[in-house]
Amino acid sequence: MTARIRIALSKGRILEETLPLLKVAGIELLEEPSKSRKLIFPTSDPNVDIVIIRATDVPTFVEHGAADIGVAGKDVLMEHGARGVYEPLDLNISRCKLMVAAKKDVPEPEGRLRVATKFVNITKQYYAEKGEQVEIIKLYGSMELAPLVGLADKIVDIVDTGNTLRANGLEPTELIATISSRLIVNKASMKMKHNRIQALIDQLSTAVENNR
Ligand code: PRT
Ligand code: MG
Repeated sequence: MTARIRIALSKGRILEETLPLLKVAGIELLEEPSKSRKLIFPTSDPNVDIVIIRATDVPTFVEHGAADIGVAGKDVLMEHGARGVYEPLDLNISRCKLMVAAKKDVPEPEGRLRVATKFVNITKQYYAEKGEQVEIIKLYGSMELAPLVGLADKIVDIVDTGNTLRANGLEPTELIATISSRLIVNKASMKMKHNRIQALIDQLSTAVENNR
């Protein structure tokens, strides 16, 4: 009996960069997801489907076995904790950096630093390791705005080209982590559907090597 496999992806850059890798593994979408309101998509492999969800929900789906496999940024995995999933492969896609940034040419504030971010757990851990007491302000987007309007002294955010920071008079000050997207696998699926999943990991790993 062939195991059924469900793969969780997020729309945007992860979907765009994962599809070519899956194609090498013989898995292709049958319809264009951006032209559809569907959330579950069949593929060219009758035993594989793809769910397209929010990037931050991917570890949750895979941890609970609602998807067998997923692709998520290391930033999302670090923030989520993701202790309940295997992370067998670095797909080397959607690369970026997780950085601290601040207004250009502004001295360190006196007293407790205020840091705005959507990465609350990562930021807590980062400053705890430095032994610095900071006030963390949780935001859901547009972190770059916070220092400009006096909401925070610094931000922790994803930086790729640095254009977004520059356009807002900010500059990166510290690197927290270099980020790429990872293949994650539900632990029970890895046992129960081992042959199918291991074959997929091997094919994807070859596709990643050919991309380098
Ligand atoms: O957008 P949504 O709220 O649905 O979710 P998301 O932002 O988590 O998803 P998405 O698709 O934007 O990002 C998915 C993953 O791609 C992230 O988890 C990262 O691992 C990775 N990635 C790679 C990036 C970027 N590059 C990136 N540039 N994620 C976000 N950005 C944003 C960043 O937040 C900032 O606003 O782009 C801006 C910075 O880009 P530069 O080029 O101006 O520096
Ligand atoms: Mg985004």
